[in-house]
Amino acid sequence: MSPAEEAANILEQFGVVSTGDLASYSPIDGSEIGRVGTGDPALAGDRAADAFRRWRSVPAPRRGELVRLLGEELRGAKEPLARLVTLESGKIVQEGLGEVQEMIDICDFAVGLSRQLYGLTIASERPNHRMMEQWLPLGPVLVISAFNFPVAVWAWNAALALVCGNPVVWKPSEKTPLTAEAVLALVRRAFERFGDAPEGLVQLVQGGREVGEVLVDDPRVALVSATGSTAMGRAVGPRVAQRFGRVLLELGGNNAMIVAPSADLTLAERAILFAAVGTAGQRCTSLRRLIVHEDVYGQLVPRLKQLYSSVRVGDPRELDTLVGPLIDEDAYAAMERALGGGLERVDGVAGGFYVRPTLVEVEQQEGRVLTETFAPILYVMRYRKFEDALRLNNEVPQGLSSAIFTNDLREAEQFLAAAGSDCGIANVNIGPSGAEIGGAFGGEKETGGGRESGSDSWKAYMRRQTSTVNYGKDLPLAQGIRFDIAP
Ligand code: UN1
Repeated sequence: MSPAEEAANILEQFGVVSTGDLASYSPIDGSEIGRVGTGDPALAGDRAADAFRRWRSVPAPRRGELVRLLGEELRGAKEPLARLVTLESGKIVQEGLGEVQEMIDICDFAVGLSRQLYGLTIASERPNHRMMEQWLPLGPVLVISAFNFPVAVWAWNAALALVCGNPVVWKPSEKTPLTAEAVLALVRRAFERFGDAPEGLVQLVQGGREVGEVLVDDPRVALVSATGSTAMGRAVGPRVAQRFGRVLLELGGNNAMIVAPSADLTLAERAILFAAVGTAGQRCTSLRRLIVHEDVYGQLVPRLKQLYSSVRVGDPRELDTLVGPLIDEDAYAAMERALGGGLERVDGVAGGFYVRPTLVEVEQQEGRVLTETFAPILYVMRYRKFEDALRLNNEVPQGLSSAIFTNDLREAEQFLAAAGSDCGIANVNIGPSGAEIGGAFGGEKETGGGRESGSDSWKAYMRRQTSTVNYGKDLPLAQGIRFDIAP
């Protein structure tokens, strides 16, 4: 079946009517697979502000119930939604399923969290006083998501935002509007079962940059959580800061892996393959730089070249395909530029941009190696001293993810220590991509500094309030200050 026919069937299952001015094209064959209408961002701001006034006072465990129902809807629709992810983003079937599983996982996490939005009690220095900290709903959250995780990254944000008491406005990538519509259909079903969720609690606003900008500048939007390129973050961050809004940025990565002499090379090989060629190199956590010790270089690198040549590139719907198409022609052109020309298209499905993942051996870490090209290019370099490997790991502008393969405890711990990897994610004996939702996700430097998903990332979606309560009959001042009118 053609991607267009398949997409039409799936959209029908979700009750999504394909109409409007924004077309979606499948990277599988470049064909148009559906249309959506562009939204009205100012109206979305009004509706979100109204919804916030009601939702913030709903008890958090009850808010969790809505997310629980959404998780159930996602479980029931896992296969068709994953299929639509494959059709619209070009990721292989296994990765499409993984993406929807990631949504289900974060819903489960958020449901538990809805009963655990704990604050602290703090010892007061004054007699008969109690200090405490509580976490209160923040306000509408704008989620700007990218094509490469068209639904999971929205879910990381939305599931937490909802249990934290905040409405969600979603501006998905223009390249993946249909998966967003399908998710919204599931949200509506969850709403119906929930009963009394305020209108406008979860809204989808389709369109390009201009649509996003209206909401970025809307003072009622309390948090802008944006995933995408560093250039996008540079545009969004200062605009939100200008109005003292909150931003959570998850931008580019240029993730490295160090392979030490003691590494289990069989494991390393598999990890490298998944991280560097998986999702056709279009994850923000994709492995882009491989730093190999000179003693194992001669063994590992030829083996990788062999694996690279046997990886099956093609239609992502075929089960033995490991590498699907690039998202579009621009991505292909960017890869070709990074390689200095001469990139050949691989036969996949006519109309799609299929490429063979490429390994490039370099002597120095400079020029194009310092930039993130969203394509399956892996730069390979060698090192002699461990300090040099660490330096190479850190000497790029980005700071998302990193990994080391070593069986030397000292090296592993040094990699994780204060003078070790400077990234938000640092792994030992697993690759840099494919994180679980339970940990906080995000990175430093040009990656933007935000943290989403697990651990205590939820705190970014709430307003912290410090309260001191005096239950005594005196009014002692802090720091022992005396402030009395003389008798
Ligand atoms: C992204 O590419 O924006 O860790 C997110 C991973 C996935 C999420 C990637 N769980 O690779």
